[in-house]
Amino acid sequence: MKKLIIICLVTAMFIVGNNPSFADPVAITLKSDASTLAAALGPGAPPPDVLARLDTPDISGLVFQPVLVGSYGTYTPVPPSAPPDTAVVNIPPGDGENGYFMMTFQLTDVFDNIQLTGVANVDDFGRVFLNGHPLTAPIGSGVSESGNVAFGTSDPSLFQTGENTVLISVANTGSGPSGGAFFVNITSGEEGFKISGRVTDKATGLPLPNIHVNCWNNDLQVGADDYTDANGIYKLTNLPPGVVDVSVEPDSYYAYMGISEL
Ligand SMILES: [Ca+2]
Repeated sequence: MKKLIIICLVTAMFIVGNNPSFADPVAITLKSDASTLAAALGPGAPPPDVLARLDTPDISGLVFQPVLVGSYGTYTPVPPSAPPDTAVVNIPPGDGENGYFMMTFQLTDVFDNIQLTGVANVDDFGRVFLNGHPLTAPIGSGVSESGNVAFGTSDPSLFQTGENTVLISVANTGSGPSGGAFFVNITSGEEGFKISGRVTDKATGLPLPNIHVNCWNNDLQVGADDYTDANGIYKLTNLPPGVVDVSVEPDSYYAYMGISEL
């Protein structure tokens, strides 16, 4: 008979509610204002190689400095749904530059159920990236001068512990003025506690995907369940603190059951 064993990834795996780093809610607002950084790739309509670069998060060799706050001739509007004090900003030394706007935010090691949403305008066209991953269509069909283009992701693999970067490119394809106005909200909806672990084949040590894992708090009559991913990892969230039983199915396998109390 095939046998399973759960190997804890965290020592306090089944002591639900014992780790204060769990379940920290995240609510971060970023917006175009004096705290935004910007770097220039040159003035005027960008040549093809610069235009192609602005479709990527390639900021090698660029020096970022605080933006200039003000319209500098652009008609780029602040998105109507933007938070207060969102401003129209420009890349120094002012009107007409191509380049990137950059905003950063910090995450602890817990960001389950995380969501990023935002709206952007840039004069004339641009693209939004999160940690190097594009969140909008390429330049020309993505962010525009006044399209109030919304973007977002709830893919946790696009986020990382520590510093995260939102990069917005601006291609001043029509020459004349340039500029941008944008905002980003990052939230984590997790309110309960979580446990996670890996299910592996006891004989071979290989991870076992698609194994049903149950967690149950008998006192409160609540629980959660999950199926292991390709790496045998399961994650159970939104748990109340207390005593939990964890089991795996199918029960024809040997199932390790972890029980902890607060
Ligand atoms: Ca322009």
